[in-house]
Amino acid sequence: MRCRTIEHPETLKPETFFMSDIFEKALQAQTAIAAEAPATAEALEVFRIQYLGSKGLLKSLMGEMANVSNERKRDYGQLMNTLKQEAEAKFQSLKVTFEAQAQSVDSLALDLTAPGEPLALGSRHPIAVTMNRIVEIFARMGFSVADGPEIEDDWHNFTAMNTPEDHPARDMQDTFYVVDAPGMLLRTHTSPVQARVMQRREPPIRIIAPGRVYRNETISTRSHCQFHQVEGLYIDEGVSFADLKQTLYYFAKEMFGTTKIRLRPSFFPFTEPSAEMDIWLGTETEKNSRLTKGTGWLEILGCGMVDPDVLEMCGIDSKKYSGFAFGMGIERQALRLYEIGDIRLLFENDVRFLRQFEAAI
Ligand code: 2NL
Repeated sequence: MRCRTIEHPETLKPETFFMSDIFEKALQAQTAIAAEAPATAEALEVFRIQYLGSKGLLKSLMGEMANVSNERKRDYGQLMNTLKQEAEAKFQSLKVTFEAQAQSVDSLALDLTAPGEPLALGSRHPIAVTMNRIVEIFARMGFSVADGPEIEDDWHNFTAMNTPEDHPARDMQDTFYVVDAPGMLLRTHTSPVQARVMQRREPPIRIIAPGRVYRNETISTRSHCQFHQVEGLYIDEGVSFADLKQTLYYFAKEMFGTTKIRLRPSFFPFTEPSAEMDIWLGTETEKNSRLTKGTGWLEILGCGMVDPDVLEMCGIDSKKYSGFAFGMGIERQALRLYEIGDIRLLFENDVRFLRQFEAAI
């Protein structure tokens, strides 16, 4: 409530003269409070001290009560009350606003200037890197990737590969059979993948079959009961041993940077003739001498011309078509490439080991 009654000066006693001054001061204070707009918690505190504090303007205006005439004390008291309420109301509402703002920033606990969390990138397993390198080289020669089941039947894994019933590889001691499914086993090589492609497709067939295989081996630093293979197969009219040799020569050159290979006669039930390919490392360094057991030659893969019986069993006319095949283990190459001393490290999935290959792609 505002008091606008200003009496004429001539009719006023000296103290009433003062009195209108006091009212005027109070009204000015009211206008000033209404105009105040503290924008921060700090500015609000200044506002509180200035108007509501123990040495503030309202306190000193209250102190003027003694100078107000008795008949106007009531009006002045009411004016003071209004002023105090207005100042308090402004202070309380801004206090609530600023407290809520401070809390919302705190509760987010968000530092917008902090640098971002680094994104942890995964990396390829050394087996995958080695396998991909091999696959890429054959892909450049027109081979495409084929895959198939890891749980196979005994026909695709052994019978179609010309492996006789009494062959030691078929023994329970050497191969993991599925107990509840007679005739089912964990594939011992990726050849059944190729057998399935031959059954499905007419030549020309030019495929590469990378994948995991299983054999019941005693686990040591050099061998494991699971490992990886890449096998290749090329079947068309007039494919010869010369084609096999040239294909493997190109592979050795691209993979190992060597220009010297040799093919030694060997035996596999599924190829005839069969051979083993070695690459020349020499014996000049101590490492190469150790790797080649002093001979300079390192065995890389087995190969041969696909046995006509294998072609026939898989539905391919062996009078019209011929082909070559080869197979190699990946682990030994990966161990050599990355100088890893124990094959078991490749299967333990210990991130402290795997992180060492983060730079590899
Ligand atoms: C080795 C030797 C070899 C094959 C695998 C093959 C596949 C078909 C037909 C004939 Cl479908 N052969 N594969 C041929 C010769 C050798 O692997 O030492 N592997 C680790």
